[in-house]
Amino acid sequence: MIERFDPLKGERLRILDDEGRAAPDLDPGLADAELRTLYERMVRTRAADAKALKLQRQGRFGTYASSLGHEAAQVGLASAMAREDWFFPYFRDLGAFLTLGYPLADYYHFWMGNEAGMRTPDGLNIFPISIPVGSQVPQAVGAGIAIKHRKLGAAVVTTFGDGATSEGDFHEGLNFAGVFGTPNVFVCVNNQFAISVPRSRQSAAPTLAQKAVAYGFPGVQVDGNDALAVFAAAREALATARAGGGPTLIEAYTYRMGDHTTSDDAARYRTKEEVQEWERRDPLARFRLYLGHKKLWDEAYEKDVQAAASEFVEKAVAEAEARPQASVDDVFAYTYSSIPPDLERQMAELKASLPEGRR
Ligand SMILES: Cc1ncc(C[n+]2csc(CCOP(=O)(O)OP(=O)(O)O)c2C)c(N)n1
Ligand SMILES: [Mg+2]
Repeated sequence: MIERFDPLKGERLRILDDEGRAAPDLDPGLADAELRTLYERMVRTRAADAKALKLQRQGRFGTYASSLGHEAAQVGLASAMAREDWFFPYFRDLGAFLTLGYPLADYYHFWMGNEAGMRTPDGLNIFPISIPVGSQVPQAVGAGIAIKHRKLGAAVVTTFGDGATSEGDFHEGLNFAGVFGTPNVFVCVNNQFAISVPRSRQSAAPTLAQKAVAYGFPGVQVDGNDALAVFAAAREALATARAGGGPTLIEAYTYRMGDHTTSDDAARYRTKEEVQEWERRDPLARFRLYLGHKKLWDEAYEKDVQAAASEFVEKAVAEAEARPQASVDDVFAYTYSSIPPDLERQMAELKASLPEGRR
């Protein structure tokens, strides 16, 4: 299906139209229960994201990067992944983390400022979030090379933004992947901004998906607000990767509905009209219409789903806040086998500046 949509011709894969009607020849054919699961994951993601923003405003969270508007891209992608696949995430991936089974309490704990929250539980093939833009791309390709060499038959997914496509790491990673035919699925979440830099100033290429052409493998642009389209493209790219067919680049075309992070004010560089235009393309609303046509949605169901999401989120907040704060020693512990004298001095200085109980 991917090859039917040529990014060089400006073609974009879309399955659900504005009214939530699925194109019959493209519908991935998920069972009713699976469709509801997709929706419930998106609702949970939105609830967990909204709570994170509130906690930040109350001083109970550090800086936070909202996923609002990215639910279909994140959940659609992760729902297509298998347990044995690997994930190299970026900093705006809440829905993918939750879908893959990462505990929300851990995710919150990380954004509360404690890196212990990014120690992935056993059994989940998830690498820590990359804060340096694009640095996860060559790492994911390295994992792809290892998987290919060891014939493990798994795929490696990495996510990144439109801004990351201007980084050397992106080009080096994709070039290597093309040359060595690695089992990578690259997912560029094009949300139209890199902080305040608009997509038009990021690249003169009409699409980001077409960058794959230069590296010798397929690229496809999908409607990133269409959970079915993202799911279908990811499922196909993952199957190709696992079967030894090489990498794919997926561009999920979407919009960052919130500020870049809680330290940003997007109203300074974009118009209300533009944001309102994208509100009309809300990924949850479109999926709700789709479920409605299939008689899988009504008010009572919505109430139950919202209540379950809210309970899930509140439980995670309580759990995360009950955890011990990071120890000062941890800030210094993991770089050198024995701490050099200047760091020793800095540690003593920091501890002396803290109240008794925090040393
Ligand atoms: C190497 C590097 N340069 C700059 C930054 C500062 N920075 C953090 S996020 C960001 C923009 C990223 O934009 P994009 O890749 O489109 O992802 P988005 O935040 O839109 O999801 C920048 C420049 C960084 N973290 N790492
Ligand atoms: Mg971006």
